[in-house]
Amino acid sequence: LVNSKRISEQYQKPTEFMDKTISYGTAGFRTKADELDWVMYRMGLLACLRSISQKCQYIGCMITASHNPEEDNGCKLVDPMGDMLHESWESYATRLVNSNNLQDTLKSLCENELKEFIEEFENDQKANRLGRVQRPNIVAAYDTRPSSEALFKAFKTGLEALDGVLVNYGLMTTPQLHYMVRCLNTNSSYGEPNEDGYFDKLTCAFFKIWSMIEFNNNGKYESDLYVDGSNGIGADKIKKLSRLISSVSFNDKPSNGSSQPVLNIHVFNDGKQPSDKLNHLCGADFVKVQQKPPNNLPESSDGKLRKYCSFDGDADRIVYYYLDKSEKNQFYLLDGDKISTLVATHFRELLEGAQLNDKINLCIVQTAYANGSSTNFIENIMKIKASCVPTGVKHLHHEAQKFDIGVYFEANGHGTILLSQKAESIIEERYADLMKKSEELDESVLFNDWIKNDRVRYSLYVLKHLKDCINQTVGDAITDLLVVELIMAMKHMSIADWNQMYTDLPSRQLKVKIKDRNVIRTYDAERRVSQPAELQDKIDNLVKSSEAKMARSFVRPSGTEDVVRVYAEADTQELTDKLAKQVCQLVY
Ligand code: NG1
Ligand code: ZN
Repeated sequence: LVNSKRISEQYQKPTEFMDKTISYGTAGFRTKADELDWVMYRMGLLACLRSISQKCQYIGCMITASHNPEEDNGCKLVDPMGDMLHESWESYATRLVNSNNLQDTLKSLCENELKEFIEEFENDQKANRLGRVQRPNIVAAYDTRPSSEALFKAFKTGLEALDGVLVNYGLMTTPQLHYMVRCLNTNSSYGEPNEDGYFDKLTCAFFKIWSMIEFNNNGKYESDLYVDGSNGIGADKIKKLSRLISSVSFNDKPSNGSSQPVLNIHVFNDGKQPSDKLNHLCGADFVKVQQKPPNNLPESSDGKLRKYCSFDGDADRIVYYYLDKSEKNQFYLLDGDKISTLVATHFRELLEGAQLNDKINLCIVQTAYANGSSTNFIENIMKIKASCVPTGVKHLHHEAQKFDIGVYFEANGHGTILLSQKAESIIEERYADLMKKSEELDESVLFNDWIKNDRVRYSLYVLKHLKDCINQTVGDAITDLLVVELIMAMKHMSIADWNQMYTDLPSRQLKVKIKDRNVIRTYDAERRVSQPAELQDKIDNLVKSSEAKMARSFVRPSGTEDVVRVYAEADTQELTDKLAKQVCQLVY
C-alpha cells in the first residue's frame, strides 16, 4: 500500500519545523494558515488509513479554525458516525505530522499498529480482484477562510497518494460535515447526505412542532431573531434556512388554519461588506469572552426589546443575548449553560408528560467553565444530575453518551443533545403506536384535538419531532437555534423570561502567556492544579480571603492556544475581576 515513490515531493515539512512538535489536540491541528499545507498533506494520508481501519467507511475532514482569527486555519477528522476522530488515533496523527521521515513513519505504522487493518484490507482487495475494488473513502468541507482552498488541495494530494476517493462538499459548517459523514455511513437512515437533505430534515421536524403551537396575544415569545453570523459560513447557511422557513405554506402543515407567526431570522455580520473580517469584533467567542455585544448590532429604534444570537466562524457554537432598555441598555448573555438548562428542563417536562421519566434518564454535562449558579440550579432546583468533565467537546460527548438523554454544552455555546438507542427506540415505538391508533381520524381532528389536548400524546409527539430537529453528531448552532426557538415558543417565553430561570454569578476569563504552559497540570476535571505543587494552595488562599461568599477560580493550559486560561467567578463583577487578576499574578 505504502509505496515510497508515491509520496509527493511537493509538501515537504519546512526545516523550521524539524525540531518543533505540534499535537493533534481538542481542535485537531490548528495554527497560522501559511504553516499548514504540509500538515494537511499528511492528514490526507492519515484520513485514508483511518478509512481503511474502518472497512473503508467514509471519514470526514473539516478545514477550519472555528472562532480563531481569519489568518489561522486547521483541520479535524471526523469518524464514521459523525463524531470526532477516536482518541487512540490522535497519537498516530501527531506521530505522522511530526515525523522527520514520512516514509519510514508511514511504513512503521502500517507494519505495526495498523498491521491487522492493512492486512485485512489487502486480503479483501485480493478476494475482490474481479469485483469492485475497495478504496478509502473521504469527504471534506471548509469554511470561508481565504486559505481554505489551498489547504484543501494539499489534503487532496495526500489522500490521492494512498488511492483515496474524495467527495468535496465545499463550503459547509463543521456540524453539516459531521452530519453528512453519518448519513453516508448509515445508508441515509439518519438523513440524505446532501445540504438539501440536512435542511429538509430540520425544517420538516421544526414545522411539525411549530404548527401545533397556539400563539396567543398574551404570549411573550418574540418571533424576530437577529443572528450575528461572525462574518462566516454560518451566515450563508442560516440565510438559506430562513428562506426555507418563510417559504413553507401553512396549508402543508397540520394547523387549525389560524394565522401562525413565522420565525423571522435577520442576519447581520454576514461577511458581505469589504471591511467584514471573520470573527473580528463579532461572533460567539467575542461576545462570550468580552461579555458585550458584537460590532454592527442592529439595535431597535422603537425601544422594543430585541432577541439576538451569535454563531462562531464554523457555526458549531451559539450564544443568545439582549439589551434591557429599561436598565440603560444592560447587556444580558444567555450562554451554553442557559441553553442546556432550558433544553433539559423542557425534556424533563416532556418525559414526565409522556410518562417516560422512569424509563429514560436525563443528565446535563458541563465543564469547569459552567457558571456556579447554573450547576446549583441544575442540581438543587431542577434536581437533574450534572456531570463535570475536562474542556473539549469529545469529553462532553463521551460523558453524555452514558445516559439515555445527555444534554451537553460548554459555557461558550458549543453543545447538543444525545439520545441513546434505547431512548430513540422507546420514543419511536410509542409514537408509532400512537399513529396506529389514530389511523381512522380525520387529519384536522387528529392534530387539533386528539394530540394537542392530551398531555401524554402531545408530549410524545413533541419528543419525536424535537429529536429529529437535533444534530446528534456534534454541537450545531443552526439546529440548537431551532430547538431553543421551539422551546421558547412552546413556553410562550421571552428571552428575558428565559434569562430569569436563574441569575448568573459574575465571571471573568483571562489568559496569561508563560514560557511553557504545560508545566501546569490539573485534575478533578481541570478544577484543581496538581503541578506546580504550591499553586493550588495559593489559589485556595486567594479564594478564601476574597470578601465574596461564592468565589471560585481555576487555571488550566489551553488546548488550542499557547496560553494559560484563568477563570474566576464571585458575587460581584468587581470582586470577580480582582480575584481573576490576582490568580493571573500567581501564574506568571
Ligand atoms: P481551550 O483553548 O483548550 O480552552 C477552547 C475552548 C473549548 C473548546 C476548544 C475547541 C474555552 C474556555 N475553551 O479550548 O471549550 O471549544 O477551544 O475549539 O472556551
Ligand atoms: Zn467552532
